[in-house]
Amino acid sequence: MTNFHISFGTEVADALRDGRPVVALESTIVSHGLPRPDNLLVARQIEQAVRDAGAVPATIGMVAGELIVGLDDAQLTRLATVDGVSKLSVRDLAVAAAAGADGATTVAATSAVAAAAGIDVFATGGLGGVHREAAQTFDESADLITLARTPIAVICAGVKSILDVGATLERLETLGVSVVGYRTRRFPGFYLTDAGFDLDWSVESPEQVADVLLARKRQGVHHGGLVVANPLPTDEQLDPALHDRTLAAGLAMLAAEGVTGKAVTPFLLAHFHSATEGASLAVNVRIILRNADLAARVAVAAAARRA
Ligand code: PSU
Ligand code: MN
Repeated sequence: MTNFHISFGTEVADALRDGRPVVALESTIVSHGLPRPDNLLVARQIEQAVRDAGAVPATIGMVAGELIVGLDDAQLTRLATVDGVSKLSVRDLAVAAAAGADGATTVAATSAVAAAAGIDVFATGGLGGVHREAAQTFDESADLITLARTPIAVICAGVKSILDVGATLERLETLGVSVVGYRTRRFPGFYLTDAGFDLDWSVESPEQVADVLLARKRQGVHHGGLVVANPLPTDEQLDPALHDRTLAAGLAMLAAEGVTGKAVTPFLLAHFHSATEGASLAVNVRIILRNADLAARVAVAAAARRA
């Protein structure tokens, strides 16, 4: 596992030392995935959802080149409001640290840092994955390869429907990343309850996820992530017809404006938020809050099994 020079928030450091439940949270959704000013409010709500379910939130990010696990409110505010916060995947962490940069960590970078910090549960919205057109562009999120290497449970609503969901599931299989549905055998598509693909496994409770984590330890699995796919209830998803229209327009704009690389995901998310007049934002927030709650319950159950 990678060794990072990490500064811990005091509450997170205390909780880890005492073996109390901690949930890692990413900062890219705050800096690049949600529009201002909602992003800061939502970032605080996510932390509160973790607390309400009995765990300590550890939002991860970089401030002035310092990698922080458990950003305080001033640091969170800075990453949510200052211009020029970089989007940091794993490969960017050292370069950004040396540059003294402010940066928001993606699922990949957050997973790697969290695991190095001794945190085994992480809540986010949706994973990155294989982009449409990847056969030509080779655009596959580093989230996938990082999860192949990193022992962490990621609670998410599957992968965004802006991606090639089927190809992403195939890559997760190849990379040896475990995928279980939470109370479902259908893989969710972030905004959509069901992205159209079956899953081999499902779990019914936070305790069952903790059982999987314990079984992995007993089998000596020290690499490789566990994706817990937690779908929105159908009555809370984005209207599928609105979703399909918005996605088609967004993909056409990508091509017309020549947007590529790491700008693709923030561009499409921003397009959804404006084109649906906030409907996708409301859905996005519900997804994250539900995942934060479930992740905290998993962390509580996992801590009980350690005790
Ligand atoms: N899911 C969201 N909002 C986001 C992201 C995912 O609902 O902002 C971010 C995550 O940080 C994820 C990143 O790691 O997008 C993937 O970006 P890319 O496709 O460039 O790897
Ligand atoms: Mn990419």
